[in-house]
Amino acid sequence: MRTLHGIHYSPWTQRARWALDHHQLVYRFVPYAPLVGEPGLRARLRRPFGRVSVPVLFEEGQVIDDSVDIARHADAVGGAPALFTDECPRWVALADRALSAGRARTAETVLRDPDAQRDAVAFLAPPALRGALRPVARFGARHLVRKYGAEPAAALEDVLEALRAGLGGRAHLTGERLSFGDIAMAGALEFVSPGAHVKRSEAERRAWTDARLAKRYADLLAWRDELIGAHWPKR
Ligand SMILES: N[C@@H](CCC(=O)N[C@@H](CS)C(=O)NCC(=O)O)C(=O)O
Repeated sequence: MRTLHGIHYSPWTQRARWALDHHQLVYRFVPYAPLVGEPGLRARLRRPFGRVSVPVLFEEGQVIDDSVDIARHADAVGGAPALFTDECPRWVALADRALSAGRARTAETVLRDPDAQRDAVAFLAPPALRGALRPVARFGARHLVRKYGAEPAAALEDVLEALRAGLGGRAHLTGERLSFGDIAMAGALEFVSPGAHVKRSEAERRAWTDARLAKRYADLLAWRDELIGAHWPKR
């Protein structure tokens, strides 16, 4: 049985799921709880030290612990048209810069927003106790930036400019059909204004949104929404 461990709202997890679903590969999704889920994941990975992150795919003795590797694996074993084209690595590298800058900005926003802190610990406690656990949310936000580092904030805008130029008004970045470049960039746009395809609370949505960029790159958000409408797998 294939199992994918991940955070349902995370763009890194979303892109791995999108690739698996594109190829109609069946898997069980195991939600990963940041911080508290780490010891269990380490045990399953038999990796007591070093960095662990999600998504992680377990499949018949194989462990694939990176979203891009999971998508490449899906291309290798799946029957649908391949998602990777020669141009994809460039777009994925750009999307990764945008994700890094976006994660750092969202973490900073969470540090300033008590409601977002409450929602960030929703998986740990019932509503009445979430206020008391806000320090855990703040620790989690700082921990993420320390763990993964942060691209400069301007990187997100640079990448959006590259995406706009790369698309040139077309539906896809490479060729005539969906590629992993499109999927990776749709993930980056989650840090501009998250799409309706992923459930988030109002405060979380606020923390993920950059109002200035959302206004400036409304065309790219419309592109992302069309892409989701046409290709996001119905689960
Ligand atoms: N290179 C990895 C990076 C994945 C990544 O950054 N995962 C983060 C998403 S926020 C994560 O696991 N966060 C939870 C944690 O580190 O505990 C990939 O693309 O799969």
